[in-house]
Amino acid sequence: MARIPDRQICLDLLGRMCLIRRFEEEAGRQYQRAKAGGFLHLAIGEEATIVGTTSVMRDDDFLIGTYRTHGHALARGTPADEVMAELFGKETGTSGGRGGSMHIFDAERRFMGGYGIVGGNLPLAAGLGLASQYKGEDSVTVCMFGDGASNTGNFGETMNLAALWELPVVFLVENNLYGMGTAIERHSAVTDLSRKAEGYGIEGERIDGMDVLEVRERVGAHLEEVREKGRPSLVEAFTYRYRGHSAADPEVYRDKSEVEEWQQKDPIETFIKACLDDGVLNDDDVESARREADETVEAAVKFADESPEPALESLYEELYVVSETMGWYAVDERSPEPHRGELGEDAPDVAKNLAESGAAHAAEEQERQSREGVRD
Ligand SMILES: Cc1ncc(C[n+]2csc(CCOP(=O)(O)OP(=O)(O)O)c2C)c(N)n1
Ligand SMILES: [Mg+2]
Repeated sequence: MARIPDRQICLDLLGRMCLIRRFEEEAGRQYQRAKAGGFLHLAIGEEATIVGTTSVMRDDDFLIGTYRTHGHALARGTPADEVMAELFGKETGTSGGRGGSMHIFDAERRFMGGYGIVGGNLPLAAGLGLASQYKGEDSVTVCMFGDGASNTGNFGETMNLAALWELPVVFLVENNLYGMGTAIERHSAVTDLSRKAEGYGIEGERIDGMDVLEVRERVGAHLEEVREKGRPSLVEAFTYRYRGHSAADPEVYRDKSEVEEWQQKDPIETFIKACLDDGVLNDDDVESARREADETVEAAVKFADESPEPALESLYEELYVVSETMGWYAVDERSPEPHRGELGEDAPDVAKNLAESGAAHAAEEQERQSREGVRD
């Protein structure tokens, strides 16, 4: 672990990581209660990568992420009330309730979303970098994406262009070892993802994404270098998600023992231990960080619950529509087919069955955890 920073910084890092953890646990619960709709991807276990990174960004830097970004917005300072309200599909949410979990957005804090297309945020990050370069500003864009996304065409095309045009972007792979249920050894020919930088003539570095101080130190160095030299770089943060890919993932692709092994390296617990051992924080500090996170999340649920639904007549406002078609499509992540979803009763049986078995699995899991007294 890198050198422990001063007390105020430690309190800040701990507070943000605790908030994300509590928020995500509660988001999972609210999803099971059908208060939060659509899809839900939790980043429990990945808090150090998120918070370490945002803690060294400037206010005028840009952050762009994927569909697993409740924590990224929270770490950037978006109020928990607004993130929770977005999950609930409420008017007071970050995207007016139109986006849901995968499309959190906060332009004021330069958190530029929130995208459901794997690898889709990479070219947008290059665009943000190009805008900064064009305007002569020295803000840097941090683009966070998964190990799976590093195999997409978007990755190669964006990295090439960013390197060629010397765009100020730190590309940060959150390598949690899986793309949905596919382990990295089965989806990527090169498993040391930092080496993918070599093909584009830029610097790549692998870091411990479970260690908030290492992330802070190394991403901080990359930000400084990119800001100064105006060339992109690639950071691979080695991390792990403790929950399934999305809320209804039966996790048949990994052993419980693997999850337990990574839980031994819990980013919050290891940071707390380091701070207590050092003496920079004490037990009261830790207790109050946890209590504050509990209170903030409790208030966020209340806020989201009591917020109004968007007005029905505003349904088609602020949408980008390429045709006259007034309908919507849903894609079930557990089956490859796109489902026409204008009316519930039109949904194919297969989608319905999958959704129902997914919900049943989630409920069983919750029951198991409360039976076994797991504090999630
Ligand atoms: C272009 C595209 N292909 C497939 C999907 C379906 N999909 C959603 S998440 C995901 C896995 C991506 O894994 P990774 O990039 O490692 O991110 P993680 O979920 O682990 O954070 C896939 C294949 C998608 N959303 N977009
Ligand atoms: Mg992944």
